[in-house]
Amino acid sequence: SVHLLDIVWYTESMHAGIPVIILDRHRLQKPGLELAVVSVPSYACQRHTPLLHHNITLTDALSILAENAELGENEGRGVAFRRAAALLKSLPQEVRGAEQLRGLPCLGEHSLRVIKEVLEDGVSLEVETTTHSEQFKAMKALTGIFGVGAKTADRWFREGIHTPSDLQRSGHTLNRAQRAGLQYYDELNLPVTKSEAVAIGQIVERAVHAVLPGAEITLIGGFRRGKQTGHDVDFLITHPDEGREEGLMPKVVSWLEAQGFLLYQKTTGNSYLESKEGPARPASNMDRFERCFSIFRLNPHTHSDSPHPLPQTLVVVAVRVDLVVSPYSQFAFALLGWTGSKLFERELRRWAVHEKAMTLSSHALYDRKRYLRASSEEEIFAHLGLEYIPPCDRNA
Ligand code: DCT
Ligand code: MG
Repeated sequence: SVHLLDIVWYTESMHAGIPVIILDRHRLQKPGLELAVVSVPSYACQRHTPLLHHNITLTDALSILAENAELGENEGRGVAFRRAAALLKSLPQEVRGAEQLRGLPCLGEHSLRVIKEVLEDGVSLEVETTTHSEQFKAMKALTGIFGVGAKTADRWFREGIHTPSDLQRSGHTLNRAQRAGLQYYDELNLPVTKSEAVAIGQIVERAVHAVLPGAEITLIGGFRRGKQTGHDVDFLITHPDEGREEGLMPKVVSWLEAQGFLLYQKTTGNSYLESKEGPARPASNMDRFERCFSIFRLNPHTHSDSPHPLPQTLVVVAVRVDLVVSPYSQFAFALLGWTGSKLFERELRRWAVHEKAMTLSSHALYDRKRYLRASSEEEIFAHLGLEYIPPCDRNA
C-alpha cells in the first residue's frame, strides 16, 4: 500500500551495501519515521556484523536460549537462535517494534516469539526460566571447567554434581585436562584482557623465534575481530619457506616449558596430506593442523589490566592459549577459518556448499575436484563470490 514516492533510499543507513528503506510516515500522514529494512542477505557471511551493535537486549536473550540448546546438545536449535541473533546484530538501528522485522530472513517462529516478548515486556519468560534453572546453571558451571564438554557435564549433573566443588568431592577420576581445569577454575573463568593477550603474544613470539627465526605469528580468534576480552588467546604460526614449520610445536613447547610459562599443554600433530593437487579434502570440519591447547602462566598484577580487582588469593594468572601451525600455502585458509566468529565460519561453509557447490575448510577451498589457491582472505572471498568482509565485521 506504499506509493513508490514514499520510499526514500536513506543512504546514511546504507549498511554494508545493503539498501535500507525508510518509510516516511509523514507522507503516510503518521508521525515519525519507521525503519523497514527490506533487503538483508540471509547468510551472515554476506553481511557486516560489527562488535558493537544496536540490539543487545534482544541478542542477549537469544544467546541464552542458544547456549541452553547447545548445552542440551540440540545443535539445530542452537544454530537457529544464533542465526536470529546474528541477523539482529547486523541491523543499522535499534528494533523498537516487531513490525519492523517483517520480511527479514533468519527469524524463525520461536525466535520471533522471544523477540516480541522482550520488546513488549522487557523480558522473555522462557529466558528467565532458563537462566534460573538448576540444570542450566549446573551445566554452565561444569562445562566452564576446561576439558569438560556437554556430554560429561550432563552425566555428572544426573549424578547430582552441580558445581566444581561437588565434582572435587565426588572422587571421580579426571583426565589431565580436567584436573588442570579444576585447579585453575577461577582464573580461567576470568575474561582474558587485550593487554594480557598482547603480553602472551610477546612470549609466544620469543619462543617461536628462538626455535625458528623468520616464522610469522598472528593473533587470531576474537581478538583479531576487535574484541577487548576473550575466553582464550589464539595464535596462528607459519613460515614463508614451506616445510620449515614442520615439527615446530614440540620445540616451541619445550622452550616455553623450560621458561616456566606453561601450566598445562597438550600438543596434537598435524594430519593433513598435502599432494600436488592441494591439501587433502577434510572428512569433517575438524582442523588437522599441528595444534597446542595450553594454559599459560602470567604473573598477576604485572600483565593484568582487568577492570575488576583480582582476587587476593590469585597466585598466578592462568590463561587458555591455543597455538596452531599452518603451512604457508594454507595460511590464508587457516587465518580465515580461525578468525571466526563460529557462526560466521559456519555460514561461510554453508554458503560455499549450498550457493557455490564448493567445500571450504581451514585448509583449502575446492570447486568440486579443483583446488582453488589463495594467498589472502580477500582472494578466498572472491573465489566464493562474496564481498570482502574485514575481521572487525565478522562478529556474527
Ligand atoms: N572456530 C570455529 N568453529 C568452532 C570453534 C572455533 O570455526 N567450533 C574458529 C572460529 C573462532 C576461532 O576458531 C577461535 O575459537 P574460540 O577461541 O572458541 O572463539 P573466539 O571467537 O576467539 O571467542 P573467545 O573470544 O571467547 O575466545
Ligand atoms: Mg578465542
